[in-house]
Amino acid sequence: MAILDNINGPRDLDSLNSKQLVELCGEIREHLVQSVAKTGGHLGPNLGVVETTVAIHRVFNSPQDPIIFDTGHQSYVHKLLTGRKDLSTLRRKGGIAGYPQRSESIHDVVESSHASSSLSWADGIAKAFKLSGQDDRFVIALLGDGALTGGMTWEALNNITHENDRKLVIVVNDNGRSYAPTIGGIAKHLTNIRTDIRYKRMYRFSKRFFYGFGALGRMVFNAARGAGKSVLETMAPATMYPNLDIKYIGPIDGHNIVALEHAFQQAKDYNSPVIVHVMTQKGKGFDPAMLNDDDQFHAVGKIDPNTGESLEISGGESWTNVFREEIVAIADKRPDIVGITGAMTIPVGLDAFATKYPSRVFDVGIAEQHAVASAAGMAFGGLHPVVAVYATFINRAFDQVLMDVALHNAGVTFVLDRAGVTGPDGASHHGMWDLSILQVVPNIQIAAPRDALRLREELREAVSVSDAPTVIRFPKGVAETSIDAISRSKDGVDYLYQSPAKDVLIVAIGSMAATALRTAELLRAQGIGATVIDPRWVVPVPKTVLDEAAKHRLVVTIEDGVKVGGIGTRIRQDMRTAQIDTALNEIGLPDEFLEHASRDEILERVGLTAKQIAHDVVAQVLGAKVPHAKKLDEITDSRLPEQR
Ligand SMILES: Cc1ncc(C[n+]2csc(CCOP(=O)(O)OP(=O)(O)O)c2C)c(N)n1
Repeated sequence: MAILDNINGPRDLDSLNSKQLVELCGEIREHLVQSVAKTGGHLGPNLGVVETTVAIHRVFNSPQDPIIFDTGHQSYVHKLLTGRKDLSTLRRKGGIAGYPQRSESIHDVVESSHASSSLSWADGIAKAFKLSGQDDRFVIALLGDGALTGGMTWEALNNITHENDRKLVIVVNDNGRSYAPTIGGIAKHLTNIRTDIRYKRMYRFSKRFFYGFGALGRMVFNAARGAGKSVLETMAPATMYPNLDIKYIGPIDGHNIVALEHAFQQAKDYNSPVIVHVMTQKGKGFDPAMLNDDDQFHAVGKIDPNTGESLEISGGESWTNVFREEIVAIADKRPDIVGITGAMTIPVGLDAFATKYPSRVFDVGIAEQHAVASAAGMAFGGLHPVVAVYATFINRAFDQVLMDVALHNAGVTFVLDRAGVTGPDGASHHGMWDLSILQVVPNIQIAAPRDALRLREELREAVSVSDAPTVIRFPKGVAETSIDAISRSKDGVDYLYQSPAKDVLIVAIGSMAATALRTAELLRAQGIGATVIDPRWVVPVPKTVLDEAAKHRLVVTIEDGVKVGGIGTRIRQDMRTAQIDTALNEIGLPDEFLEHASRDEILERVGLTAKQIAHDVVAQVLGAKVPHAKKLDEITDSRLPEQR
């Protein structure tokens, strides 16, 4: 790693010649593969932007010229060049974040991970620079062709092209892919530009070739040219937005460092907003990634750095996979069921459905707002759409859930994968807000399955609702096959645990059922009786939950979501309305941004473990003067069975 060893900041790149730069790019790729193979992370995207990132840092002067990554998963190379070469702690507790992180470096400006916001940021920063007289500063936005499909980029472009006097450089990293190939009209347009340039290159090459054969060669070439020309003429002009007043440079070979630097220098010289269109290959330099058709190693777990084979041990069937199977089984019987995904067909488990019924699954690009509003339209047209997104991304489309789906009584089902604490992706990727924001939507019905069996069951119940939004939310990872119920109430509440003494009612929300059961066991060891119920449908709150609350001395709700405005709070409000005055303790996530670490580490830190919950309950129950409970000073952590 001779050259990379000496790069401790962007200006260390200045003295390198073009041969050394090519060598450096090779070293960076090798380093990325070796490091990310051990930690997991976004390998494919970063292998694709090595030369682009090096060239940006050579031509521009970060942090004087801020660089915004969209999305931030393609910032590993930038991290390497800005003093963060040790990626061994990537995405681990206390280690390097998987996205730009301001606390790590002055070179990280925007903590971007929800796509398509970069151009708005760049527009805002450039406006501020201009107004405050910081005329010498450029703003650079590096965004993927996938990110370009998001509506925010179109809104930002509308503004950026309104005034043409700001130093704003938009670098489009066009690898033709989001996870899968990028879809839509803009993606087709980019393909046309790429094809156009390839045609031109082929034209120049074949002209040289045929002319080499003299007069006969010239004749053959000119005859073939007519046909080729008509193909070319049907293609789009080589500019990205022909009708917008913005300069365009490209397409540039994104693995040719000299060409890139030349293009960025030209962009710099314009002194006005400009798009530099860079063509790259996702996974470049690592065959297993380039040959992987699913996602070109967009994001990997631990892998073999030579073969790319996964080294992750799968402990059972994932929640996603259960959904993947069940939605096909439902679709087999219900021709009105359609699927919608925001550029994540495989990650959200709509791929099997798409393979079997290609015309019934719509990848809309990274466009959650459009996904939801168009779902309302599909419902109006007689379909039952199933919008499958990661829980954190439904934030983007709250208004559409409220005004387009709910207000219009549209039967649309939202399947929220990765709900709750997700772990290594950090603050932006925890699905911790959905329960709070969605429960304010009138008539919405929200289910949180506790296991694989319930996911199948509740999904079927959800798609049978034709006049309101329904939501199924479940976490990342492996699903318990079945956590059996002792009985079920008429309104669908499952009883999971009952002891003779009705001291504490534990309401388990979804995947927190296992924690709730463990808590009940720990309480039993302290002489405290608990009932554990799973409401299954958590909004609206089933009446049985309230009836049971009235029969106990304390209610504890456990949810894997932010506790401000969560399900616990909802139950507390419903209890108050029903004049039930049992004390309630809502256990959930704090309203903080939770930094990257493993899911277990985060749950431990925020106290969402059976041991911690039991400990708190013991203190509370004693406060509530339960006669048969032991005294507080006798009940310490060391007495809890887990620690004995
Ligand atoms: C609002 C939002 N929706 C979905 C995602 C999930 N997501 C992460 S990266 C990605 C694809 C990005 O494609 P592109 O911008 O082309 O970057 P590439 O990885 O191909 O370089 C998607 C859909 C996201 N980050 N933000």
